[in-house]
Amino acid sequence: MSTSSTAGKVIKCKAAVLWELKKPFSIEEVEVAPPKANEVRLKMVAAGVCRTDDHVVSGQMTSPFPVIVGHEAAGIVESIGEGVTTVKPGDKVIPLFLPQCGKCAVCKHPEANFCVKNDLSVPRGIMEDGTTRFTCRGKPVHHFLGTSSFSEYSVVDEISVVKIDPASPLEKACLIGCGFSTGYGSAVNVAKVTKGSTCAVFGLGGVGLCVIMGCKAAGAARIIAVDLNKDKFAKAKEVGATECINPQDFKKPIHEVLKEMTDGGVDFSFEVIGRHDTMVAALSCCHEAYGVSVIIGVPPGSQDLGMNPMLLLTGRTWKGAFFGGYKGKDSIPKLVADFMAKKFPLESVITHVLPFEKINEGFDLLRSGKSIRTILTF
Ligand code: CND
Ligand code: ZN
Ligand code: ZN
Repeated sequence: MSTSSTAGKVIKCKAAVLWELKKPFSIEEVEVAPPKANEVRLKMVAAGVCRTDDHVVSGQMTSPFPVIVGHEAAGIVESIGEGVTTVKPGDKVIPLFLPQCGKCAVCKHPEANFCVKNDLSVPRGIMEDGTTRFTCRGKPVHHFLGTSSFSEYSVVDEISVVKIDPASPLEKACLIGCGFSTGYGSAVNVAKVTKGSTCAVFGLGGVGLCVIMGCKAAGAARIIAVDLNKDKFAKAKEVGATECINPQDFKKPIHEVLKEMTDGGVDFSFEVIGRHDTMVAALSCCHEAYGVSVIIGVPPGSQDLGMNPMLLLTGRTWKGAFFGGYKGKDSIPKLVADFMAKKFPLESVITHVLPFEKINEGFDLLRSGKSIRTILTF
């Protein structure tokens, strides 16, 4: 199916394997099997460090181990399996952590993007045929969200990869694989932020900053950024926040503070942290009669959230979405084109660029609050 010299053969390469919970990544030699029918093998070029990957390390998000995580990336097709028609060897591509099969009821729905072929609801970490394409030290290693981008080579389903402009700089465009699209889309597609509105964004990491970019692009008049780490405020202002506040600077709960600042509540609020208390605070700070609150942060697994239903009875809307509500195959090429046309300052969230082998350093920077986005290069 391909002209590359590695096509059809097992590739031995480096990958960052997580053998157990709460342990560092281990750079190992892994074997990556050739793609089977309807699968694509990629050579990774750049991968971002997103908090969701760290949620697997910490156990906040469950996944079978051992596993190769990473879900925000860009690469080049090395070879394709039988029946693959939408990409070919040499194409620049972005893997999709949320697939678009194009056939299920969700894919056919005009608004929805949570394709039934996703590996998010119940992560299984295997390909369609029930096996994995990675082995290490004789053991199968699980995939993560159908992407596993912390590996020099990875195998993905054709429904989990999309071709992008051959001129795109992959070390930046990789952000369109998660952080950028998730944040920006949550503002423009999910909340549908309106011109002149007031927004509050809880959490100013890579995803939260892209929510701010989306609010600004939609014409919001006030964008109030909320974070415990005031080192994040300068960047938030740079990308469009009009005010920045730290909940620790107030005696009152932060939702009360926000309601006072905005005459009864914001029009749109976003939780981009992944905590129950801030999800309820974000809901509470939006206007009781017409506020819309969007959950983006991934919460601790299998825990219920106590909240007063009166918060919704008065008229608030509570929503959530993965990947900013975008259907990956349809939307990513357009987002890349908009990025190439300089429609948004995507790269301003990149604070560090490290060689892939320094992945543990990249995660330490995230955990200590010193980085926004670290890009690992291969
Ligand atoms: P990152 O950790 O970079 O940002 C989180 C920010 O929240 C940091 O700046 C923290 O200082 C701040 N913070 C932490 N606790 C509090 C608090 N109590 N009050 C105020 N601020 C606080 O994370 P990220 O931007 O990479 O990701 C953010 C969340 O989004 C995270 O939960 C991740 O798993 C999730 C996410 C969701 C999706 C999706 O499709 N919905 C995709 N990727 C990531
Ligand atoms: Zn589908
Ligand atoms: Zn992510």
